[in-house]
Amino acid sequence: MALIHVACFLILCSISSAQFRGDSDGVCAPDDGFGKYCPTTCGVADYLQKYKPSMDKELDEMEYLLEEISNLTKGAQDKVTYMRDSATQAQKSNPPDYYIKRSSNMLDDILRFERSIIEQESKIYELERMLGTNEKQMLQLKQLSLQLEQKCQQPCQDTIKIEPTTGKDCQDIANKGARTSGLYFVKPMKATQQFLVYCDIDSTGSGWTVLQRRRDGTLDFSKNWIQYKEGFGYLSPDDTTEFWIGNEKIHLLSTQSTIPYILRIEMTDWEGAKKHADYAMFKVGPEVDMYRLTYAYYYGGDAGDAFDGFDFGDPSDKFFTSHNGMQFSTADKDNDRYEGNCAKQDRSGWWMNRCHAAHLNGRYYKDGKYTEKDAGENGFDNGIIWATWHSRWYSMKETTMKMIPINRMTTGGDQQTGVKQFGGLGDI
Ligand SMILES: [Ca+2]
Repeated sequence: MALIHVACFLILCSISSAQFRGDSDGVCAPDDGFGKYCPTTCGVADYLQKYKPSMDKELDEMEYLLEEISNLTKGAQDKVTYMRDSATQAQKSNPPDYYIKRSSNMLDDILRFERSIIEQESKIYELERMLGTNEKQMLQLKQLSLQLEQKCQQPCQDTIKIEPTTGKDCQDIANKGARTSGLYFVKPMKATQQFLVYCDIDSTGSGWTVLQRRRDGTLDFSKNWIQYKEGFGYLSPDDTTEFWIGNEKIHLLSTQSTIPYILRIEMTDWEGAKKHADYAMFKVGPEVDMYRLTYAYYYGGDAGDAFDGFDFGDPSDKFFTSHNGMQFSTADKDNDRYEGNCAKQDRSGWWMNRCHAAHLNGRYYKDGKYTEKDAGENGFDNGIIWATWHSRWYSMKETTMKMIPINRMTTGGDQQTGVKQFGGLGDI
């Protein structure tokens, strides 16, 4: 199995006292990619920051001691010079009483000198002790650095397992023999570089490319145009995390092949029931066309055709809540058919009309049922909605959006019994 090393930029080898005394605080820029599997440099910086104050204090104390010793040394040198001069002078002096006086002065000086030597020795001893402590701490820190470095590398290897097969989508990968669901690199025909996707591959060799996943509400889907374009959230090898793969990737995947794709929407409600809806010839246009959603017809499923709109009570509702042919909207890019801003009021990104009967990137409501009051200041239905199954005041527990070439629907084990309805490409 191929393994990916998520970049862990450690600066630990260059630890020096300057780092402890420097003024630069650790700037933490959390990695929005796969950082959760690996301690980032932020984690290391946090640790170093914690250690810094005590190191600073010790270094300051050492500095102070060194200064004191240097003062004492200078004092002692002055004394020696003075004593030498006194001795020379004494030799030159004749009167004996003067000589005795000088001798007595010299004895006093010697005593003072000895005292200063003793004082210096005790300071030096203290300094040596501090140096010892510091060396020990540096050693401990180096060991911790090594441990951190190992920690940083090993979980990356253990956790992020990327399967070796690549292809233009997950079906291509399954066609090459892959039979394990997990993370794979794909490179659609027009893509300039490969990117990571979760492939849902079954034992019959059907390979679904997963585009969206809601599981537990841990990921906020209130994002801007760029984030919806590039994708957000985490991909996980065991399919446990929430994400939006990104509009640009969905565009590249869905428009590359002469074999059209089926889009499957799978949902689980809070009672544990699972339903799905399939759409044939699913495509998402390029960014210049605001990632417009198109499909040819509702292929089938037991969740109903909410993409075709829903009559909430007014005959025009269905027309104004259908999604086929809609451009993608986010709070900062309003491409909807409403005088207001659907994406802004619902805090999501979606193929908004005016606004929706299907809304899988909506706000996550635990336990499903919610009210206008729960929906915040706007009071609009902003949950994870599929109106042909549950009311728009019911938010789904789990959702998946995934795609597969349409020929797998007849050759694989996924053939649907639903009625095919040729609804055309829509005129809206
Ligand atoms: Ca609008």
